[in-house]
Amino acid sequence: MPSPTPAGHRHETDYDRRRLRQWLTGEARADGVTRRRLLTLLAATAATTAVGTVLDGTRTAHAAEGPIVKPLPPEWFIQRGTNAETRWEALRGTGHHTPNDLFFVRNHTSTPVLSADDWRLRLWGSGLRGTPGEDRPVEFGYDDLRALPAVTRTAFVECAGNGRSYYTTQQGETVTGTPWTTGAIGVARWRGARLADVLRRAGLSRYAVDVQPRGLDAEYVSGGESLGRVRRPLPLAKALHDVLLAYEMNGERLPADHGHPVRVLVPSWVGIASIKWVGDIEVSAEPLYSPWNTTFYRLFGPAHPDGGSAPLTRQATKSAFELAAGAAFTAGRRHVLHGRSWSGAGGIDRVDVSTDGGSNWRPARLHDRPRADTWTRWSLGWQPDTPGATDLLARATDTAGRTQPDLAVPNAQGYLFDAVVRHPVNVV
Ligand SMILES: Nc1nc2c(c(=O)[nH]1)N[C@H]1C(S)=C(S)[C@@H](COP(=O)(O)O)O[C@H]1N2
Ligand SMILES: [Mo]
Repeated sequence: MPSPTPAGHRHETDYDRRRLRQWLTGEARADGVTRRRLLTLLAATAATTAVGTVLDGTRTAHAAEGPIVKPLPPEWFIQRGTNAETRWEALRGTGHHTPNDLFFVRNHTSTPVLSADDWRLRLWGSGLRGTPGEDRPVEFGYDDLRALPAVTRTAFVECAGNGRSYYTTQQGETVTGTPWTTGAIGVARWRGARLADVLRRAGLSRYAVDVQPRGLDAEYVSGGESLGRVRRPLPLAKALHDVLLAYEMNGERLPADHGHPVRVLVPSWVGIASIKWVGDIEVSAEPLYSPWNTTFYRLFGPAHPDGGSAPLTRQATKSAFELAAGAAFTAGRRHVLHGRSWSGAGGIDRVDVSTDGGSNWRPARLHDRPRADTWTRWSLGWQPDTPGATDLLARATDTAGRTQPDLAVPNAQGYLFDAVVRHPVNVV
């Protein structure tokens, strides 16, 4: 794994300072380190004003200084506004699961730093038995959630806009939104309680149809108007099927940027469904709407129904090489190309790779068995003989029979790009 540069070091200092502040609020454990030692470290950081507010007894959210808390070394991430995209070349050699430090971050606003001790999950709404409404919610604390049967599940979280920039660079389309390449995805081992167990304990009525988790991050302002807190309805069938209220990621406490203390994890669906920093869940006997299943996360444009497609659910099929754009390969030597493919509709059955811009294709060797909700790693030997520029292409077929097309059907907001990506490299 690449090591952070001097620029990354600055982030690490900020990170360290925030970690120490978390320790002060009782959110970090410091086994084998004395309180005096930690207070000395804390005094050595410049964050005296922030520390002051903590010592005042405020144990609720303190805003991080930037939108993202963890360090973002430039070898690992491309910063895109409030978001950070993982560089694919940094995934080389990382194993099936994406390390938490390398996992992409998609924030509508900023990561709130929350304390598990104060956290409550409120369930309310017309879809609960005997709870007239928001005034009589059912509440769960962090320990209540941890006392429920725990489930561990490997799943990707991928932004619906992952690959969006290729609508423009490969297809000449104008689309709105963050111009991700293919790094708005990560795979983790999530551990948590089943949303189904929580809903049943809250007294799910047989009339319930939708549940709507809502984040504790700041209200999202778009075009000068507040759309409220990030929230998106989920049909009850999916909520009861495989959704988790996750409190661990790859065996660690959920990191702040990924939803600490608890996030929703909706396997195979668009990333927006996996609400971070969940604070309440409306359970409704009527279908629910929010900007995140009306204005956003539907397909608009000439190829789609007037008024847009149905709200997006499953992710598309995609592939990526564990390489930087423009990576160099020595002619006359044998190289091994590595990559990963995934789908929201099932596992990956087959991956074909072209090293000559799409004329000839060879099947890649798959390193993971086809499994829904996660990617399959693959490799292929390559001995280029002629120096010059070429494009590498990878085309996956999933177990549902979907094969990546040459062209993705465009939509105004650039969601669900599924076409084969042309990855430029240089043979030298
Ligand atoms: N509360 C809240 N939840 C959220 C978001 C957010 O901004 N606020 N972003 C969503 C989007 S669009 C994506 S793609 C995923 C990203 O998850 P990650 O940041 O853990 O990678 O979180 C989703 N959950
Ligand atoms: Mo997203």
